Amino acid sequence: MKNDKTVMSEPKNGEKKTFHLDKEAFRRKVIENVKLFYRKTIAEASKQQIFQAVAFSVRDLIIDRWMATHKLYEEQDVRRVYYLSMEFLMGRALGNNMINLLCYQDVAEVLEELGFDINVIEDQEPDAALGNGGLGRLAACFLESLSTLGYPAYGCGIRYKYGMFKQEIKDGCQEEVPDNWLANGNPFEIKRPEYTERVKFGGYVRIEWDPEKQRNRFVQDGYTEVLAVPYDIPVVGYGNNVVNSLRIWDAQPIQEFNLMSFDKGDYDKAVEQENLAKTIVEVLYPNDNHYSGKELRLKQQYFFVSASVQRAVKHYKKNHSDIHKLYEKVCFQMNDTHPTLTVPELMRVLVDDEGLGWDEAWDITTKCCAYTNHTIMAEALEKWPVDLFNRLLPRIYQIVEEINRRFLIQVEERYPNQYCKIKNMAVLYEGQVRMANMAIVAGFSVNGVARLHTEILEKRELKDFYEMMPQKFNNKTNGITQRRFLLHGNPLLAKWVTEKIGTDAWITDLPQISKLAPFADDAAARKEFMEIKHQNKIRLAKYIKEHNGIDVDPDSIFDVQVKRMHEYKRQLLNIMHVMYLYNQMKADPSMDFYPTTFIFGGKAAAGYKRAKQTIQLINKVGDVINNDPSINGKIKVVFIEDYRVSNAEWIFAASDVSEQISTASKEASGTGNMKFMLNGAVTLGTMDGANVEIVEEVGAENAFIFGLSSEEVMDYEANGGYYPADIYNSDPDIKKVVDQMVDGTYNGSDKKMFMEIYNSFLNPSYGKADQYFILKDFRSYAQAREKVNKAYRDRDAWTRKAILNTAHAGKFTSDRTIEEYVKDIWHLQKVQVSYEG
Ligand code: 26Q
Repeated sequence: MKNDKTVMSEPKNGEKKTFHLDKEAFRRKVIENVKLFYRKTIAEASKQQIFQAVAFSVRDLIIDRWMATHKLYEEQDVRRVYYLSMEFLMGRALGNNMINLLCYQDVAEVLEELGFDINVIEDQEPDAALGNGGLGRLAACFLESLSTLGYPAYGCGIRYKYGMFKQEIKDGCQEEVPDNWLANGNPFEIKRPEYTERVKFGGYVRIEWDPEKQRNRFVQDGYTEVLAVPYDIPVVGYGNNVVNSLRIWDAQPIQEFNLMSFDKGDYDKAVEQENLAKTIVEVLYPNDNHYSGKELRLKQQYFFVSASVQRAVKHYKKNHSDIHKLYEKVCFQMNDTHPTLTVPELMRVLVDDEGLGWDEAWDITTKCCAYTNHTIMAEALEKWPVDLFNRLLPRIYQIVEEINRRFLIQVEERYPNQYCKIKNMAVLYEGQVRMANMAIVAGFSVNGVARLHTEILEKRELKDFYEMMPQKFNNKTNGITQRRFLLHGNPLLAKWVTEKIGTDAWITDLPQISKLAPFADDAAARKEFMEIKHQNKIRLAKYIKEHNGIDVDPDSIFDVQVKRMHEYKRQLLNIMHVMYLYNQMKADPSMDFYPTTFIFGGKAAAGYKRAKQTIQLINKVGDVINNDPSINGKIKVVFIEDYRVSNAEWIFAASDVSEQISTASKEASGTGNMKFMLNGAVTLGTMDGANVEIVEEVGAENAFIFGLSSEEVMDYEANGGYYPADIYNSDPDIKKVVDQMVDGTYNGSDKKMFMEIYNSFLNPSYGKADQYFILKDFRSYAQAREKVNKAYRDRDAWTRKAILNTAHAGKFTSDRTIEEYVKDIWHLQKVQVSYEG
């Protein structure tokens, strides 16, 4: 690449240079590690071995800061937030750890001297893909911001043996390959067996008299038990010596039972416990925005919640004698409903283990727990059948019943004889445990993740709760970390930003990037910006050539939709518009059209048929169009295999157009939209989620907005939908595209290939016709895309828009989001860690 030399001779990305790495000592350490671990010299070692040696050397730089941070936390007896999440989509650690330790450039130079390209070494690290998509990546961005801002925080999650599956595309179809991310070990994790906890499942609850306390006590018997063994992963703050921990729990069987015992009961129990320990952390459920009521999932939830809560209470008790004040030092933030068992588990610990009365325990619990809602999709709402719940967690179920009983008394008091209030707000209803309702009833804070989303929660989805307890509700618009998605992912642009605005302060204070705005009107600056975008497009084109074997032209528009595959995100609308364009071009080969590469990427949940069909459709359309010489390569369609955090960084950097085209009201926030914006891509989107705020920041003239509003969509829905057949019958272009699903254009002789997609538009017996308003929004989308295509031809005007997108991305840093959580919900104090390295 053109810039390799400059990269080596000066700070790669304008990083802050205050910390001095002893390069010679570091070099010796890498050599020593290669020798110790592998009995090899540098020349003999594989790239993977070099990666391991470098990662362990970087871990050495982290460890003292990590200890210093926690020593300070103990000394200052700080208040902590426990961010409880089933998912942490961390991606790779090495690059970002080096950046945040301010030694990226120095390490790059050491590696260069040893004969290695730092990018190649970074490429050896597998992504830590312990998450599906938005919710998991948000948790990762939040942890990074918490450390960078100096707030005491723990991430609490599960150490899945297999993370998000790897996606392979075979003959256009997705295949799932297990993600054995720990195959080479994880150089950054530390096992902490001394903090092991025990978690109990099943059995029954017995009541016994406690003569000492003169009260009844609840005892769980006949249970199956597993050990929860924590592993800690450091989360390094940017240039501030703060290192927080992500604590992920592994499950181990309890070895107490004698396997050789002749007591069959003991033997069976031992086998059962062994199996439970093996299965519980085996794999991440690959569902995004979709609930599936699998027993193992509920086990996973209780497993990590119980371990985390027990640990937090023990830690508190080490330094404090009055359990009633737990809420002064501890806050549990529940990342969606998945960790809602935090509520009854904390009640159990306080009532059963600590001996408190219900009211005291409830007072503490409701001051400790807060809940974030990430979705309004009905199919994502967690509801567990009472019998399953009760069988698996008998004591917890009793507590849930009592929470529900007491809450319904309040509802009845406030709304006498209004049964609909009970119907909407009860925690237990029609044989189900409704997790969101439990989180809202017990949480002292309930927040949505973008302004529009929170409004919809308040006015529609959670209307009754909002009316009854408005003080709990608040909005926290999502954000992303610029350290990963600009400084690391787009070093050329990062360096340019620093040069232009004369400061690297944006790295920790993103709103300062607004100083770029004047450069949008500076012809020389625009030229530089365009050149950087071009370099990034070359980098991505090379990646696509290597991974897909497709040639794409870096001079074409890179129009990109990367995110999980989901009907509401409407990848189908996108590809149907490409089909339409292709028809236009075939009819009129001289059609005025700026060459465009349509790039897709994203995984479909393994059991989500329609999403998988959409992947196949994209690939089949690509096969036809990419190989049609008559259109002169003016349209290309690429599906990037295995979209994940590490390749996402490159994709955002290379994008011109950011497709954010969800059916209005369905996308709670979106965070990819923010990553594109920061990298100077222009949004083509609906007024949904955080797009609304993006347009507000950048100005409507610097985005392309189309489609039904959320109000319109919700009004149609309230009236049972609309009639797509009317559009199909009156718009021949649309009719042709729909018909092409089944006429052999893309499906060859396989009539069934896209039959279901075809039927989804026209045959109401296939569920609600066009539930996601694809045909309804089609014309409006086509117009917006035409505007984009025209606008791109004026390269100066386009680049102006692109620069202004970067310049106005300041609001969307997760640092801002975290400061808001701290001020309104967590009330943490900043620390300053000094460390003489
Ligand atoms: C639930 C029960 C059983 C199995 C799986 C699940 C499950 C798993 C993951 C339900 C939902 C999810 C993920 C939801 C998610 O990622 N939501 C996204 O959160 C982002 C961060 O707030 C938002 O930006 C997105 O708009 C939202 O879709």
